[in-house]
Amino acid sequence: DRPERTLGLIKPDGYPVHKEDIFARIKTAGFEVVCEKEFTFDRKVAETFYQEHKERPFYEELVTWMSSAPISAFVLEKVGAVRAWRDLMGPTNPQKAREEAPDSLRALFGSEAPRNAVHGSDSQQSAQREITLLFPDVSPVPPKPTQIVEEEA
Ligand code: YYY
Ligand code: MG
Repeated sequence: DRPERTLGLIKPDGYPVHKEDIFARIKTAGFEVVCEKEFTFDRKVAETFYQEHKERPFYEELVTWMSSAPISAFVLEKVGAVRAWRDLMGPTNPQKAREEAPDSLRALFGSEAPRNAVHGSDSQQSAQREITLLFPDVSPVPPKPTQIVEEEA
């Protein structure tokens, strides 16, 4: 299986206090951290990032909160990265996470939605859109393996 890339965020409730613990879990789980940056969402960029939710009742609070303080954004690479990072995060609702996945990041570091400590892309398509939005200079997919060409003696 070929590796894939996904986008992760440590949200304002997790950053910077839980950054070290979260990255320790990322390393233990075998992800390569392709790049990482601290930044604060411009409100318009946060609106674009969460565009799929714009009709939902929690959208305004989510976008306002996400653009209220510095966060960490990073690109993770691994075989099955999208699914593996969502598994490490746990369910969206931290209370449900504490019941169903007590060792997950949202169980450990989240409080109550939208304050669930971390974000992860929900599909390879979302990952490509989100990586391109936040890291325009980074390839949203892993580079092709280097071809080994046998030269004639
Ligand atoms: O992908 P994921 O973050 O697990 O959940 P989404 O359904 O995409 O929602 C995005 C974000 O919105 C979620 O992480 C918290 C917040 N939210 C909320 O505050 N209340 C809800 N009922 C659902 C989501
Ligand atoms: Mg989502």
